[in-house]
Amino acid sequence: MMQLMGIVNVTPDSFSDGGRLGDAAVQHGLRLLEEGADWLDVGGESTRPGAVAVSAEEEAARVLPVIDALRRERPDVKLSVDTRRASVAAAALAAGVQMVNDVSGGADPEMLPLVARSGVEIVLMHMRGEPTTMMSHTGYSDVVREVWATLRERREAALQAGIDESRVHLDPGIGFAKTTAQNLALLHTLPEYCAQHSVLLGASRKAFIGAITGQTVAAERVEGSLAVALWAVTSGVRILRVHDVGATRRALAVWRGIREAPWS
Ligand code: HH2
Repeated sequence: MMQLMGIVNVTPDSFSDGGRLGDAAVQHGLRLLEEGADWLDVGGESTRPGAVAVSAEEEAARVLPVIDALRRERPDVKLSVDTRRASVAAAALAAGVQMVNDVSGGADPEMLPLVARSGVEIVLMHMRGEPTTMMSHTGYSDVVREVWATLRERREAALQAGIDESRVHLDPGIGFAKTTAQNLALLHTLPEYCAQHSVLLGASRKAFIGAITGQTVAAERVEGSLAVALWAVTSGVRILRVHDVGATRRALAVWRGIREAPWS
């Protein structure tokens, strides 16, 4: 069954109570675990289109206390750190995370060797440019082929660095340097690629959903996110990264009830 990864963003724009950012993030993570998250993905850098960069020190200072507290509260929790920086990943690994979620696909030259030494899992995501500039890099002649060709190269680099293939997950990077039509093409063709690779998908509340439904407020895009979740599980996605863990769990329970119903 597809695993759910709950999103724990430790960024000032994700929680309104400023000074108590870390506490709010921990409470949020614990709630997502109660709702049935298999993983928690803790991130301290916003990668939304146009987001402003933070320093490595600031990023580490945001995520480490949250990772420590979640591990203390729930020693058996499976944690992922959402970072493009090997220095942040190294600190998070020392604090006990079992996965590095790298939206740059291992661009930091230290990242793949670090993950190889640590023996943890890695998500290699496809993107182009930087979060600030990525939406000016949407020119592809065949988006599906190009994205997966790049991901295969990154996977090869990970294996060359000594990461075991069973620990590598590939992610087409929905919304990262892609138009709505390109995101839909990548989703449409997922079954073919899920048959070949372990795929992680993040589409929760993203802008392409709003482009279809007309919803400008991200937090309101729950139904559209659930539609993607059902498409993802049918396609064979291994791990789905979501904000709305409880709602996604319930939708998947109905899907599974139908799929596994005895008949005739
Ligand atoms: N999307 C976001 C962040 N990290 N990681 C993976 N592997 N795949 C994704 O699609 C992905 C990701 C952006 O989403 P969100 O959490 O809504 O925003 P933020 O940039 O604040 O983390």
